[in-house]
Amino acid sequence: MRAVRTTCAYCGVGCGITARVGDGREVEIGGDTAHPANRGGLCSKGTHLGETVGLGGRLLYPMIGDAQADWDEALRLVAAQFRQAIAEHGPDSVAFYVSGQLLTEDYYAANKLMKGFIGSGNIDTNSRLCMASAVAAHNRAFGEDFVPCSYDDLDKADLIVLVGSNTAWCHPVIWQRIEAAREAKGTKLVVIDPRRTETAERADLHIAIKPDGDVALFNAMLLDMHRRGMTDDAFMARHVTTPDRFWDDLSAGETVLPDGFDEFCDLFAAHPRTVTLFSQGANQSACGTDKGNAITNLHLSTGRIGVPGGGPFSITGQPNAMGGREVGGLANQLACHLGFSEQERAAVGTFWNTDTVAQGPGLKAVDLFNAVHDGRIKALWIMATNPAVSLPDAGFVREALQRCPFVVVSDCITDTDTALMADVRLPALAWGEKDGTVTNSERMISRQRALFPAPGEARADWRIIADVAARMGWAEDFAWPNPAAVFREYAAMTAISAERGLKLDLTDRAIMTDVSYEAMEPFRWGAHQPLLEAGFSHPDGKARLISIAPPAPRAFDPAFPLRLNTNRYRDQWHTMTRTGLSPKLSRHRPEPLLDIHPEDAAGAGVNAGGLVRVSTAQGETVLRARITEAQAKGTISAPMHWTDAFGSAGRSNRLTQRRTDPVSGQPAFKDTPAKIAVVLPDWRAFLVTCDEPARPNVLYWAKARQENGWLVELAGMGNVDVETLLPAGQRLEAADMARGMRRIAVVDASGKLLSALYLTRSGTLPAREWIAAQLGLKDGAAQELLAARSATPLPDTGPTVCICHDVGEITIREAIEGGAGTVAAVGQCTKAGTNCGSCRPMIASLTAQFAPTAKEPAE
Ligand SMILES: Nc1nc2c(c(=O)[nH]1)N[C@H]1C(S)=C(S)[C@@H](COP(=O)(O)OP(=O)(O)OC[C@H]3O[C@@H](n4cnc5c(=O)[nH]c(N)nc54)[C@H](O)[C@@H]3O)O[C@H]1N2
Ligand SMILES: Nc1nc2c(c(=O)[nH]1)N[C@H]1C(S)=C(S)[C@@H](COP(=O)(O)OP(=O)(O)OC[C@H]3O[C@@H](n4cnc5c(=O)[nH]c(N)nc54)[C@H](O)[C@@H]3O)O[C@H]1N2
Ligand code: SF4
Ligand SMILES: [Mo]
Repeated sequence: MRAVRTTCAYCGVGCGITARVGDGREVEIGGDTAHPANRGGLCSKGTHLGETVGLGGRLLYPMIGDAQADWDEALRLVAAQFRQAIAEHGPDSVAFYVSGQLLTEDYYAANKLMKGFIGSGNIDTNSRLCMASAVAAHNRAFGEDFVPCSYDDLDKADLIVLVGSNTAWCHPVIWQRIEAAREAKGTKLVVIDPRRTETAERADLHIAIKPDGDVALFNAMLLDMHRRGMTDDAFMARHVTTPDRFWDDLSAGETVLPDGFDEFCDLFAAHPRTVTLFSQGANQSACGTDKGNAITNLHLSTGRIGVPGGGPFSITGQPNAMGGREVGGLANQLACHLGFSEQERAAVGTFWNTDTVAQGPGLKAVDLFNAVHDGRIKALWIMATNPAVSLPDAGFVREALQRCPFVVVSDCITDTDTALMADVRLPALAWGEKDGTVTNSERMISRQRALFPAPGEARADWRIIADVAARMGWAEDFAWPNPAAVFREYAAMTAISAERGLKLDLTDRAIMTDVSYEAMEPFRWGAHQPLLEAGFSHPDGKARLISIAPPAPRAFDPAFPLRLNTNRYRDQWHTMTRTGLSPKLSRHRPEPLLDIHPEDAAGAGVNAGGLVRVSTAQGETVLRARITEAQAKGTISAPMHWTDAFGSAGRSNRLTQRRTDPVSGQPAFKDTPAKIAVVLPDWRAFLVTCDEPARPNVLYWAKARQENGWLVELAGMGNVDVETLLPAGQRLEAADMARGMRRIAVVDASGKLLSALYLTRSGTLPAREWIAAQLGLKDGAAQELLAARSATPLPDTGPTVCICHDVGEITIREAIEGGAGTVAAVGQCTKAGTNCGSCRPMIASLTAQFAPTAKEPAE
């Protein structure tokens, strides 16, 4: 086996991977112990990447409509349609919508084509949905989109504050680093999140803030520190500009401060080395930029920035969210952290040798799709993102895509919800095939390297862009032979930002050879000189405090009394195009669940595991209820991941609104007015099947990948159309009409189990996992499953907690009740949590819940 060092496909932690590649597309994934971001650690998603590199579902040839086309034909069509729109309606009638899952080289090429040659600012990225508020906060405070921290600061901090971040699930390797620091030196942890997440459960202090209560909280903190004399006047005099009246205007508004506020202030006062990590609970808000600045204000006024173990740390979501921000993937930046002033445009024009540099910023994602909807955009090219699922009010987005005269989608997958709406689909290389660079949350640039040869006719995104550019008439300007050449050009271009005193400076890489690019080790940009020596990027070298007021409380709408929050699951990635293919990753949460507080559930007559209809002004969907006190009263939560390909329900952006932050344009995904109502289906069922099932036409379905097939949860009204659900084969059936129970197994001529359906009108359904595991087996399991004897003893180990070693909740609970009182002891008894560690927070919660109390009663 060959060993290849690369980086993980998923999150912005940017873990290094050592891939051992065998024949064909066989690969063993291990953490790269030499990579500074993870030092060998990987989470569940990284660990199981090998399960997602198969070619099933891949888009391997260009498609025009439903017909396979050759590359030249497809490229000429794209170029011609874009040229025609530009000729008839001007450059602003076309747009690119791109993604933090592109490599920096791809992003650079796309930005150069749109902003340099087409001459419009209309290229925006899904980072608008993700990081735009943090970017805007950085620009306001620091004068540049600069993250003033690194992961090393987590080791050195005495206090770590997580704002709107479910780190244990979404940045698990950062979480493991935080846990290690807590163990080594007692670092304190505060989590600020309206939900009691697994992350919050592990904290020293969880502040269950009201949605969007963050600005008031941080302003109140700053007032308290000021009052205590904890602000650092000497630091501020040297490094910070304070607007007139900043301190007079500083206010926490009318809000009642949340429980834990005083304790938080005490912790903050007692622990000067503080890192505040923030992500979507801060960014995805109508006041997201203000939240970012409320956090930086606190750090700047207390001198907790630019020092070891101190700083506001925006952690990025996608593997290359940062790279895209650097090259200019956001519509409001030209390139390389530059704006659109006359001088900046001129410098960029000279560098690119073009006189058609965009005049000004283009449309931001939500506005861009508004413009697609109202006909201003005539040709749209979407790359590496699935906006029909991931943009807010996705029903509107789908309408917009239907109306758009010409839609191109570059993707690796044939039938994403967005790709199905395209006029032209272009096959892109996927992780494991593509080759280039990514930048992680801490500004570290690493190489992603190809493991396998390109399948079918798939091409690198930068190459596809260059191929279109050539056919639009700009062949010489996009004539790169390889990604190394693109990277060198980008690195050379950062001379323009460096000359203007910005920190983005990669000029020392501009002359690197192909060989040294191939061998490039991870490095952090902007790390040559300590931040406080180099100064901030505003012309005076100082950072700025920003005067901000808490938002007015949201008006209560009796029609939609609840507030809908949307977020992520530990083992799914976004719209599931990759993680949805992994049987192991599909175990943690096989279905999308709506989290509801017990009182809200009781008010609506909803039972645990029952179905519930969620409605908002934008749309409605049906989800399964998970009743939990972790969800605050008056709020509900749904995951963002499920698409039409994976279920009838769960597409949470049917529900969300198009409200955005006025500064950053980032949508407020975490707070949509909503209502719920109980749904009582006539029947419930589940199906296990070897072949991928067609989309059933029933009230509710959700499918999850299994080792040898699929598991589909079903519910419906009226009669069940069994024929449409089951494959051909020999049927074995058991029924108990009195209880409305039916079980049907389908086997092939050799007795192999092809499918089994379990249906009930009023009873309970058996545990799924053992039954799903019988798929494809020939040992007469079908008979056993259907035995008319009421209870076939099915070993039920409970919902899977540890997906690496397949350990269920019941097994873990038994170990804890048997005396395994710690995560380590549970690991020794059951192996759970001993591989990637993603489930350790869950095991810790279980030990807290089920440990027989060893303590003697107090005297
Ligand atoms: N497993 C997994 N990991 C991922 C991803 C994935 O899809 N799956 N995606 C990656 C990407 S692109 C991103 S952007 C990151 C996102 O990572 P996170 O930001 O951690 O993810 P979310 O679950 O979207 O939201 C975080 C938390 O914000 C809380 N929140 C909601 N409203 C508020 C509020 O008003 N104030 C505060 N303080 N908190 C609030 C929510 O309850 C939620 O727990 O994850 C990355 N990592
Ligand atoms: N309700 C709600 N909605 C949200 C969020 C939320 O918290 N709540 N979070 C938002 C955030 S932070 C984000 S980042 C977005 C993510 O949303 P999306 O970007 O829509 O999510 P993905 O499923 O990652 O889509 C990536 C697509 O690119 C394809 N792809 C992968 N690699 C490549 C490549 O190299 N080249 C090409 N051409 N294609 C590739 C994949 O097959 C997939 O179809 O969702 C946003 N939407
Ligand atoms: S934390 Fe997990 S998903 Fe993120 S980069 Fe590391 S292994 Fe990949
Ligand atoms: Mo994101």
